[in-house]
Amino acid sequence: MTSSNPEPSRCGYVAIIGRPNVGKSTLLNYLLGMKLSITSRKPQTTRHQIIGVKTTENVQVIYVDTPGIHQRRGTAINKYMNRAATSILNDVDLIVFVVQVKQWTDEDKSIIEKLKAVSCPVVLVVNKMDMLTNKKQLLPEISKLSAYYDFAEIIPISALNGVNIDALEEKIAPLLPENDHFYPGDQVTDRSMRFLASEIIREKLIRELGQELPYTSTVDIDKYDEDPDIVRIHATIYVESAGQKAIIIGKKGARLKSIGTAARQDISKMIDSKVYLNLWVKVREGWSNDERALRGLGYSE
Ligand SMILES: Nc1nc2c(ncn2[C@@H]2O[C@H](COP(=O)(O)OP(=O)(O)OP(=O)(O)O)[C@@H](O)[C@H]2O)c(=O)[nH]1
Ligand SMILES: [Mg+2]
Repeated sequence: MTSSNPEPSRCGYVAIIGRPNVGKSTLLNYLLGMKLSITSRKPQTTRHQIIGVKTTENVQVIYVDTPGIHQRRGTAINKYMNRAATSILNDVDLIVFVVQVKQWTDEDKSIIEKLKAVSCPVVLVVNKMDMLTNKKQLLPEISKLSAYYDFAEIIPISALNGVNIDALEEKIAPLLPENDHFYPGDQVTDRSMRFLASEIIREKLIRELGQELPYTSTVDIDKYDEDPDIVRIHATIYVESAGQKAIIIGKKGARLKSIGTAARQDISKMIDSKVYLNLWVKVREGWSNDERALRGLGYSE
């Protein structure tokens, strides 16, 4: 090949995996330069695979954000989330395994066990470097992590502040296969606006409620009507008890109102249109441990 030859066209799937709360979705959003996947301080925020496509000239990376792989109670929703995260490990061209600096846990170890069965390269991303106060700890930390697996690369980053993400992208590109691009250059995701709207509502719910509400709420879009000048969305928040419903609604409906306002503003920004959002809260006992109810609420592979 002479130097005048253009770089080959590359395209491939890159799974972003790791235990809950290490910053996978924050990383995806930074890579894409937009907020596609919801994030929060609470573990187990992401529940589905989310595809984010990044095309730069001859390289198209199809990132797949995944729910945190965890070892919690085996309810149907927890199992669904682990399946959504691990089912793709053998279908991607590269795995980005995200860990949190100085926080190696049993859940990380269990992921290493799963990685032993995959054949694609694995890049280890050590996130939240901004939390490492003594930078002298970096080298021993990397040398410790490198003993756990034969990683193709180990890259320290801060997804929140965008530190060293360009270095990560430079390492990813050459590890992808030579391929034509699968998606048009301007497509960012394969998820519908309807789905993304439900995720934004769920994010506001999680953020507004902090530790008060366990993972037993979900959002279903009943209606998504697009008019030329306004998008009208009717959504239902499902919870598992009347007590949870009361918490979400708040005093004189104040909390539901503030969840609705925050969600409406974000959805409006995302779709660049005026939005009318109507939120309902309904009790549906046991939905999170009921396979059929889960499928009805959009949790299907
Ligand atoms: N200090 C710091 N915080 C970060 C960084 N990256 C992510 N976070 C925070 O870590 C928390 C979890 O981030 P998420 O992106 O939701 O984590 P996740 O791995 O997608 O979590 P799950 O979807 O629950 O598996 C959020 O509060 C983020 O703001 C970072 O580089 N530095
Ligand atoms: Mg996430």
